[in-house]
Amino acid sequence: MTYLLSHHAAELLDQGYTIVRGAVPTDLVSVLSADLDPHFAATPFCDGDFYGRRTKRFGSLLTRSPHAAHFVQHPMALGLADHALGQFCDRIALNLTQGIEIHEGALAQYPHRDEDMWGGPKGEIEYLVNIIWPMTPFTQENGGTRLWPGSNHCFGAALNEDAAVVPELMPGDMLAFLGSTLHGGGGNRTPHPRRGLIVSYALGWLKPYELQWLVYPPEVARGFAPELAALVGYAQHRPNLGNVEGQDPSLLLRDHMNDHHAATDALREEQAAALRDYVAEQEAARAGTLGG
Ligand SMILES: O=C(O)CCC(=O)C(=O)O
Ligand SMILES: [Fe+2]
Repeated sequence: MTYLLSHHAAELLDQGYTIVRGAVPTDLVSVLSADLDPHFAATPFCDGDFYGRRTKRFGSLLTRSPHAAHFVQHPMALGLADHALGQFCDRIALNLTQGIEIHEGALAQYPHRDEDMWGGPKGEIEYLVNIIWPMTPFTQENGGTRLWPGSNHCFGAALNEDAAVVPELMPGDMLAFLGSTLHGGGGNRTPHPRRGLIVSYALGWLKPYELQWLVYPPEVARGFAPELAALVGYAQHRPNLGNVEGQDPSLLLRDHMNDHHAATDALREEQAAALRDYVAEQEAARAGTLGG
């Protein structure tokens, strides 16, 4: 692990978030943002107090801009997600991509932990890493993301609104935080929308927030680089989870697929070894019976 990655990974696990300044060139943020202009213009305000009635959101960023893949596959983002989640899963998976614009008059979003969308135990494992890529400056006044430092270690404490920090961010910066970190979008008291891209990565065995296989069906994912297709879910999670006809689902991205297949185990090494021993024992016993 590079020094930079290990520094940010340690900070992420310690205080629940980390900021990487100048992680991408601002030109790249500008071209992505320009591609998203018509989508923000066409998207109505959200309906609901969590999503925010003065907030616009849309997903499937990988089909809305050819530049989105650069952000989704950013080595620092993937490195941080692997570091926080790798010990709890065989592979990480893309959980969502979302453009978010918080407009004038928006109230602060309800402080929440993104991992609460999944019903498993909390405080024992990490479920998710969120990356926010600002496309405008993020400030205290315009709806910059609010974060509660250390809240990833401290569940059940009463909410102290004053303990929130709002890091000032510029386009090109990257904000990473854990699914266990208490956070929320801020209220916007300026006339200008605050625009950002959220990309989140989750344990590969979870149901994703945004149904990646439906927003990127095989005819779309066929155009992705193989690593990107695997990240959006065209890969099995050992043992044998997320298959098609007992095969790796990347089969669907090939030109031709047979109607019938031999379902084929996809096991972790230690599982394969335990199975080999079990089978060998039974075969030895059978040979003994036949021999006697
Ligand atoms: O837009 C933001 O700053 C955060 C949004 C957020 O946390 C969410 O929608 O879950
Ligand atoms: Fe959130």
